[in-house]
Amino acid sequence: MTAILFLNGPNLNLLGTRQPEVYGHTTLGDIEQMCRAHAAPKDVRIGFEQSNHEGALIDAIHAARDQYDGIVLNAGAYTHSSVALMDAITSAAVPTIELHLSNVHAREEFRHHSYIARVAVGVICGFGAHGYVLALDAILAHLARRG
Ligand code: CA2
Repeated sequence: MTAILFLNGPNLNLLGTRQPEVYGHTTLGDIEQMCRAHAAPKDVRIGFEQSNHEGALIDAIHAARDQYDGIVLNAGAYTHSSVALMDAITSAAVPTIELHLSNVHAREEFRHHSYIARVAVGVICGFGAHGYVLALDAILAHLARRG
């Protein structure tokens, strides 16, 4: 069975509780349920994790090598700063999609650059919580194309 890890970075545990004008009212728990509901009929196993710590995210990416076929990564602000996360994705060699709730390109200049995008299969941003479902379909299509 295909297995996909959704990995969420710093502050995303606060989703639905603050800044709803930017990030919406949906909680990370709601998003996890959406992903599980979308995956169930496709016979796909889902892992869903969140950490505020860069090292924990790196450990999760390393561990994904033996447990998952693909990763959907919303690395939060680490997207724009973390060479270490980029290196972890390269070394784990698990196909990874970069995901953001907001359209980072319509926001501050510092959010326009991503270290993750260099090593990602592709990037999805700006579709709010629905982006997680889009990313699941995108990573499954990518894995199917690869065979
Ligand atoms: O749009 C996204 O998904 C981001 O990854 C969210 C990050 C931000 O640093 C990235 O540039 C884009 C921030 C996550 C903060 O999440 C919060 C949620 C609710 C309240 C406060 C922060």
